[in-house]
Amino acid sequence: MNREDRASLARRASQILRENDRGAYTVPTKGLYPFQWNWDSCLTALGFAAFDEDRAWREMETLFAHQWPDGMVPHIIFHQDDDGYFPGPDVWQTGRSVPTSGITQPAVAGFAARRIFERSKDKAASAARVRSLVQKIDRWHAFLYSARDPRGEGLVAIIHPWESGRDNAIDWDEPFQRVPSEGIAPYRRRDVDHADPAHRPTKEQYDRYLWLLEHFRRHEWDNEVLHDLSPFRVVDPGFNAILIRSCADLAALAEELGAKKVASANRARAKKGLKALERLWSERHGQYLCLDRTTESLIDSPSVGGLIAVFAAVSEARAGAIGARITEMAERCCYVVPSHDPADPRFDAKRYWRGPAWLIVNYLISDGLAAAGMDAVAETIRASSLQLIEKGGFAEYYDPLTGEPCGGDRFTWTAAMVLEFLR
Ligand code: 9WN
Repeated sequence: MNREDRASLARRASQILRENDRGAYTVPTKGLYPFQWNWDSCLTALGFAAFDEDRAWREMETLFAHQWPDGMVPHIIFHQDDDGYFPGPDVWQTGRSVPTSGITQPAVAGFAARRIFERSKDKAASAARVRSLVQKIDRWHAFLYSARDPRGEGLVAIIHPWESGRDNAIDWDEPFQRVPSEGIAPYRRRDVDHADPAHRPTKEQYDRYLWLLEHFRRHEWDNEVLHDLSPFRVVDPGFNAILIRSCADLAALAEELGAKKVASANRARAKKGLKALERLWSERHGQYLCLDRTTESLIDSPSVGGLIAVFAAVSEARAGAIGARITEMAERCCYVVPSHDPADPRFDAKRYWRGPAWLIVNYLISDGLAAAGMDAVAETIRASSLQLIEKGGFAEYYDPLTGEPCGGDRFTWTAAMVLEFLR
């Protein structure tokens, strides 16, 4: 790609961020997702930082203004009424003054804050803003390691598939069999009004998403009890690696700002988490797998969750194996990284998190591989990502076999990742 093409791509990406900007937060895309989402916002902040640092900090500040008293940062903030999305605030009923959902999402804020701060052109102004964010991110990390790892194993569990950010991954099929679907209130989905139903999660999955939601609601969103009361408790290597990386990055950032306590607490969390991650390694698959905490067994599902693990500072051997898995998959599909191994008969090229490639995932994996010194694979992922954009525009996700754009269009975090890949 020549300089002109790069500049034009960057312009188109910034334009999407501006289009989806609602002043103090961005929506992931018009129509399908009309509110603020947690990890979308943190990754979007990286995109804003490329041309408007103030707006980047504001994106994260808005998200953290809605942190719960127990430290949880919710996965959706319903800033405005909009009945184009289901389930809305009337279903969640979390009792917050500005309504929010009652579950969380991958904790990528620590990583994003450090990266934006490192690149900041006005360090003094940024330091003043990031200081209070650092304390809030630390409280979120503390929440996760207490509420979602009540026995102090060093690995946190998600209690709802939406928390992983990979809603209908094949990883959840087995544990989902234990989640009932009887007795839920009748409902009408809205996602299928905006996106092809054949590319979205199934009705059986939505029934269970809602059963869990209603179960947690009956327990008044009390995070002291939800982990143990949830029939769905899964340790996702991707979710944990993102948290471990954010802990390590928050520690470094806090150190620089002189917040010694936050620095040492997060260094310790990262160290313990990294060690515990080993339990999820599968020699047979050459990657990490999810662990079902209710049965204590690994889930036989080679998904991208186990490759995102390289976003944390795993050993050279583990990073090498993950790099090799991706190189080998790149030979089998046209575009990397598929969200599930195409060699598995359960792979579904267009169905959301059961096969398609996502730019945010590509970014996390390539960043981890580059940090581990595996520049060639990181570059393969970067090149593949930019090809997908040039061919299909800024979609929510892509068929990794054909490059066909799928899901929502003019997608905010996809655009933000393009700005990152173009740096
Ligand atoms: C549920 C906003 C979000 C992303 C998730 C993605 C999808 C929501 C949905 O959209 O999830 O949170 O309704 O499908 O799976 O990763 O944060 O872009």
